[in-house]
Parts: sequence; structure tokens; C-alpha cells
Amino acid sequence: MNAEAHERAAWPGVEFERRLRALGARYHIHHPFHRAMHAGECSRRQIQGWVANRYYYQINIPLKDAALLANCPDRAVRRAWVQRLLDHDGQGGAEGGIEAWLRLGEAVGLARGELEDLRHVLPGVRFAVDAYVDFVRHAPWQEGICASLTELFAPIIHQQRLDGWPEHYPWIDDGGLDYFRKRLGEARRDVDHGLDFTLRHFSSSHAAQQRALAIVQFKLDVLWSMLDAMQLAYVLDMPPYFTCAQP
Ligand code: AHQ
Repeated sequence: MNAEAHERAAWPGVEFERRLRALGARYHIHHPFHRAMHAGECSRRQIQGWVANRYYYQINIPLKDAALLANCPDRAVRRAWVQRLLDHDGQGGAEGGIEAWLRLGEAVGLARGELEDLRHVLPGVRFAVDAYVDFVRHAPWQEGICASLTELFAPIIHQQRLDGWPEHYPWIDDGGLDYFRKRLGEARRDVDHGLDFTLRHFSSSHAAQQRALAIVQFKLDVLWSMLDAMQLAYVLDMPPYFTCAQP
């Protein structure tokens, strides 16, 4: 960080929040793969590829959240954050998001086993997801909370799927969309906590605020890169090693 940034006064809270929300302009809802999906232009195979690759992201969310918990000495924060892990792994009678995603897989014509064995996960998706988990494992827990803030923009994309898929992809059983229904409320609750914390914790200096923006940009890069790998493989028909002789 250059000297000027360290010396500048921190932005007022409303300006800091405005800048965080402005990063939504780079959210992966604007990626060509998601634009095509929303327009009803995805083939069955492209939807299947997306579901199978996003499964790797879904099963890593609770690992990421567990890593943040392990780094966090603040009991109140852990009590709030542990709910995120349970939202995905399930608890008591609630199946959890990972189970709901497996049902989404079945609804698009993929057997549970071919999601669970990760056979379809593209290298670029794996590297992006692993980079996110490794970041949260090694960063201060406060930075891990900040990194989750791309969910500021997630309710819109979940609602888009609920609105558009029944019309564009009627071959997908409606029960498969339960994950998106489930996340609408969970994402808003998560963001209320994560945004409030981030605005308070990173407002100590201009440099800290810049760091928060950089962390959210990193997470936007993770999400965008996942779709880049899928665009190459499933839209441009350029899967990994497509130019290489088969071993
Ligand atoms: O289903 C998603 C989810 O549970 C989470 C957790 C959160 C995090 O901790 O980083 N991010 C996230 C996201 C989910 N769905 C993505 C989508 O496009 O369906 C969006 C993603 C996010 O915006 O970070």
C-alpha cells in the first residue's frame, strides 16, 4: 500500500458501503455463462456441467467456514458463523445445502455419485475454489468474513434462477430449485452480519478500507474464474487438453 493511502482519512461509513456495493458491477451474474443461462440459451449439457462444477464450490463452503471458525477467538462471532456451516451440512431435520445441491444434480439428470466423485470438476474451477479456501485458512478471520461479501449480490442471482429456469428449462424438476429458494433468506441473513462486521472492523483507516475492497475483488475473481473454465469447456468446446493427443 503506498504512503498516500496510509495517510488519507478513512471514508465515511456510507461511502465505504457504497464502494463495497459498487463492486457488484463485476459480480458473476454479468459473466457470459450466467447471461446465457438467464436467457435460456444453455444446453442440458451446459447446465449439467455448471451444476457438477458448482458442487465442488458448495462442498468447500463449510470447509471454508470451519477454517474461519478455527481462526476466530471471538465466541459471539463463532456462534453467528457456525450457522453458515450448518446451513450447508444440515442439522437435525434440515437436510442442508449440500444435500439440496445433490437433489439439483438429480433434477438436471446427474447421478449423485457423479457429483460426489468430482469426475466433472474442471482444473480451473478446482484452483479457484481451493484458492478461496486457502485464503480463508491463512488470512485473519476478519478478512474471511469480508471475503463472503460477494453474497451482497447473491439474492438477485438466486431469484433470477427461480424466475427463469421453470420457463427456460422445463425439463428440470422444480424440487431441484429448492437450493436457490433456501439461499434467498440465508444469504440476506449472512450479508446483514458480514456487512455490519466489515463496515465496523475495516473502517479503522483508509488502508483497511482499501484492503476490504481488495478482498472482495479477490472473491469476485474466484467466482468469475470458475465460470471462465466452464465457458471454455462447455460453450467454446475447448475443454482442458482438447488440443493434445490422448495419452
Ligand atoms: O450458495 C452460495 C453460498 O452458500 C455462498 C456462501 C458465500 C461465501 O461464504 O462466500 N458465497 C456464496 C455464494 C453462493 N452461491 C453463488 C451463486 O452464484 O449461486 C454465489 C456465492 C457468492 O455470491 O459468494
